[in-house]
Amino acid sequence: MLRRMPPSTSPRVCFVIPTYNEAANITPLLERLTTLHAGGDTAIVVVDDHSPDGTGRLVRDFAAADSRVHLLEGPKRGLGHAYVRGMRHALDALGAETIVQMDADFSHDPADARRLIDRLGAGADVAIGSRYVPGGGIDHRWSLRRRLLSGWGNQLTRWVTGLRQVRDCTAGFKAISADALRAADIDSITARGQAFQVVLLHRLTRSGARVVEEPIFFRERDRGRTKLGWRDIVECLLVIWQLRLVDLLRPRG
Ligand SMILES: Nc1nc2c(ncn2[C@@H]2O[C@H](COP(=O)(O)OP(=O)(O)OP(=O)(O)O)[C@@H](O)[C@H]2O)c(=O)[nH]1
Ligand SMILES: [Mg+2]
Repeated sequence: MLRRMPPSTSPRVCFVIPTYNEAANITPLLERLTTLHAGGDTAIVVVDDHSPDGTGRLVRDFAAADSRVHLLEGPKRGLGHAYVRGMRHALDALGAETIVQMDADFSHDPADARRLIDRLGAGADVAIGSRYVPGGGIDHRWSLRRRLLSGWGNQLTRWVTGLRQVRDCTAGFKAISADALRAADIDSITARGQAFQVVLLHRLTRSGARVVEEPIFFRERDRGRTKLGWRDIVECLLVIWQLRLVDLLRPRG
């Protein structure tokens, strides 16, 4: 039974969750998040690109009974675009202090969000839920191909972009302070797929954000299908060299 919560004008924490065909996951995820973060100072923005499987309708039903949940719908223009829309909404329309980005497929454990948020309370501007720091890990069900792609992809990204201090540059689970996110000028990010994560991290770092990593265990999704494809990989390869160029051309003060 869902409880109707009083509307909160300015949430302290806003979760931004992009979805495409996550009908099997979204209701359990919203139930879990609203239970774990039971206060009225939390908002959840789901950005759905008119998923054909009816994800949007499920979110609308949930939001009708819980005013902390918001649905943004739009045309399918990729993960990056969905994140920009959701984060903009969290910053401007809701006035959130902390934005937590996460996947809808339970690869990111909703319970881990608390540790990320607490790191911001302890002085960080960005807390990454990291698979590649001691204590972090990846589900044994991940195929060798996914492991190699992610592991080598991260090493290459760190080496090419100069983000050497970060172990998990492609992570999609982060808590970010509103001030740091504003300084990152997200509206001008054009990366469509998973490359968005690398560009966002690069922007945050270059605008002076203090970035920390918190170990998380990344679960393989049990329900629904991955949207990660070859396009994402090719875009990531192009984007990391673009970022290198941006740094080379940047005037040094
Ligand atoms: N709105 C929107 N959400 C998307 C789009 N592509 C992916 N997503 C969502 O973004 C999140 C991450 O996508 P996944 O397919 O899980 O990608 P991944 O986590 O790298 O891959 P897996 O390990 O296979 O799950 C999920 O919540 C997806 O539903 C998109 O084009 N638009
Ligand atoms: Mg996933």
